[in-house]
Amino acid sequence: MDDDVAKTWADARNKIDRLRDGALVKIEALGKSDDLEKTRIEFLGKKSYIMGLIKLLGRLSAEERPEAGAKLNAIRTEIEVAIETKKKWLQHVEQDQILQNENFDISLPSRLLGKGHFHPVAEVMDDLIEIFVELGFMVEEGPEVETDEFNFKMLNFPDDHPARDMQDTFYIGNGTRLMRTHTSPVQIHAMKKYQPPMSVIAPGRVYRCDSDVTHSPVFHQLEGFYIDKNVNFGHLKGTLELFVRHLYGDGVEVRFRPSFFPFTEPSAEIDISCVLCHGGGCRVCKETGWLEILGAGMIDPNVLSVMDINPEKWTGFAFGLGIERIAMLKYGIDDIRLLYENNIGFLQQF
Ligand code: FA5
Repeated sequence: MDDDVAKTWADARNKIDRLRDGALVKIEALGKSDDLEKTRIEFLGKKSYIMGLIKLLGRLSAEERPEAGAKLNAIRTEIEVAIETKKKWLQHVEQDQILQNENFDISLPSRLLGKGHFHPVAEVMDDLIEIFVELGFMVEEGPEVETDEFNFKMLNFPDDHPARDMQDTFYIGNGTRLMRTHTSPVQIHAMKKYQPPMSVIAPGRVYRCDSDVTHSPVFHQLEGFYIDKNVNFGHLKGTLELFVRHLYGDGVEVRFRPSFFPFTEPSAEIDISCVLCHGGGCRVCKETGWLEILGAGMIDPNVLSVMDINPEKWTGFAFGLGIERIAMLKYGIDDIRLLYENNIGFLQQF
């Protein structure tokens, strides 16, 4: 053993207990994991005083080496354990701080998820179907793409009827097919399928070249018809009045106006007093105080004959109402176009 090594160890013996105490106090006072790593390097890193002494062990005398080895190992273990314990503690504290900074309050009620609901047009359609099904009508559907034969010809429309005009009807391709302009062709489909007596409703989408505050190019109708023995205009009037009262209550007035449809005779248009202005006049009722909601009449004997139903034996009434008009009056909507703009703020009101 050289003298320098003996001197260094003699010097260290007096120092290392204090060094260990200093290290333990420093570790205890640390507040961050980063600083802990720096402290480990300072006391136990390759270039640290303690590791320098451990490297010298091999050069100590055989008498001194065991005591020095045991001492240095004990100090190294003490500092390592202190660092490990502190490390776990700091990880705990730092996780707590992250949670606190996140402002995570588990007692807060969760955010309410918005519930959807039916569109007002679908809502009114369902209400009407329910009313008529309760009255004993069955539901039939027909195609939206029709032929001239079903949409016009078999419904007794003359060849030169203005509804056949390109301005009213959306024709498809070379003009042999068209988008149905009303739900009345379902009368023909049903008469082909069933024998009287029959009471049928046909809800569905229809198409016309039409657009303003009360007219839309795509809208919905509900067709209804009843064929039986001795059906008369009184049955039609009673049925329609009943459904208007059901929908709007007793405060609404119903008016039958003589009209014309090629497939009914006599024909009528039915207006109700405008529920928006209560008859005073507004832009929806075009200042008249009344709004037309449906067309109706007794099924023309010509239509029954074409369908091989004997008009001497069977008679029937039919009506076709506009669903959007009914929805506008029910919910106080003053422009039909609002129903199709998909504005969430508007739709959430219903
Ligand atoms: C018809 O469509 C006949 N098929 C109704 C009918 C059926 C009469 C059975 C007799 C027997 P009209 O064109 O009047 O009739 O339309 C019926 C209803 O649809 C109108 O009263 C109105 O409420 C609604 N309507 C008509 N055009 C539009 C449109 N462009 N936009 C929204 N609603 C409309």
